[in-house]
Amino acid sequence: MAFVARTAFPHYRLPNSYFLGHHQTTIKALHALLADIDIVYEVRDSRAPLATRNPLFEQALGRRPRIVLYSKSDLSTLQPETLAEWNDGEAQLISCRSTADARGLISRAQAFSASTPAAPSSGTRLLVVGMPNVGKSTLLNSLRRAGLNRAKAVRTGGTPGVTRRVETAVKIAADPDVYLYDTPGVFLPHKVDTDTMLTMATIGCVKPGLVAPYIVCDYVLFRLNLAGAHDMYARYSPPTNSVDELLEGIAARTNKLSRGGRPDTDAAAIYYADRWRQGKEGAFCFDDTSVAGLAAWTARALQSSADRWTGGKHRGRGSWWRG
Ligand SMILES: Nc1nc2c(ncn2[C@@H]2O[C@H](COP(=O)(O)OP(=O)(O)OP(=O)(O)O)[C@@H](O)[C@H]2O)c(=O)[nH]1
Ligand SMILES: [Mg+2]
Repeated sequence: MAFVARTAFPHYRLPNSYFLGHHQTTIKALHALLADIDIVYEVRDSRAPLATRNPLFEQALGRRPRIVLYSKSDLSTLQPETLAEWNDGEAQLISCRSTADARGLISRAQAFSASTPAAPSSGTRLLVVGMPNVGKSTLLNSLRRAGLNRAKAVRTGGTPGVTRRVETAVKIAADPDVYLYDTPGVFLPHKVDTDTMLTMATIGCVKPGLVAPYIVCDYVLFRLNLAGAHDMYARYSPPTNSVDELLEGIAARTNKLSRGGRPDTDAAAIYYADRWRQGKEGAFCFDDTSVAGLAAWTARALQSSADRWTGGKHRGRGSWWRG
């Protein structure tokens, strides 16, 4: 009989926020920096291009020229044509590790100083912002490598919260000079729905363990099945709706056995969730990126905005989010 994917995800108790003290501090620091900035690069993860939008940046960064960079293009099925269809401002799909992509961004920043009569003599100043772990610091290092052939300037890592404060500007190109400020990732300031939290946990925007690896694995399985992408876990298990069956397959395949030789499904869950966070299980996109999906996301963001300002009583639309 043909495999039929489940259409409902089980109810698990999940945290619904991850807005930390240093996220708030970063937003204040961005306000203070703004006068010094020529172009803002907002980085979003192309595996979840809607979930990793943070309306806080709209509020904090006002009308500064902004380019949205959808990172980790090598790990996502998001296509440039989709971005064109969205028609939602200047946007580009990139790999933050790619020197070729970095070269393109440098040329664009240098063209900005050439085309702006009022460009400051101290060079063009860029600011990179985005949700935690989307690739901001990796991008800075690639830009510096592409522009100046220099080694890594800032620390990067596979978990959120590696960058803890707004750094001083780092030079990334010369003649004309370009400088870039790296900043800590900032999470959404309001409660998020279950799907968003599960997606954030899967791609690594919240700390590992905030959502149990078992739940992350069940969510990945649910989403892969809905997308008809069983082949992405075929080396571990035949098509299944049971996360336990999948984890047993992973334990067997990766030789994770507990005492007595039984499959160690806890170890398998940590392994598989970790592999997804790092993008090692293949390219996938977790958001509905159709134009209707974008509209639905926008409606939800406005609703969260109203909830934030009215405590859920919907007395009006808050002004902190402008779509
Ligand atoms: N495959 C792939 N991996 C990437 C890309 N960009 C970043 N990474 C990896 O993603 C992880 C997070 O990268 P960082 O540059 O530290 O992310 P960040 O946005 O600075 O994170 P915070 O400082 O914690 O907010 C690292 O393991 C990077 O190697 C990309 O475009 N493709
Ligand atoms: Mg960083």
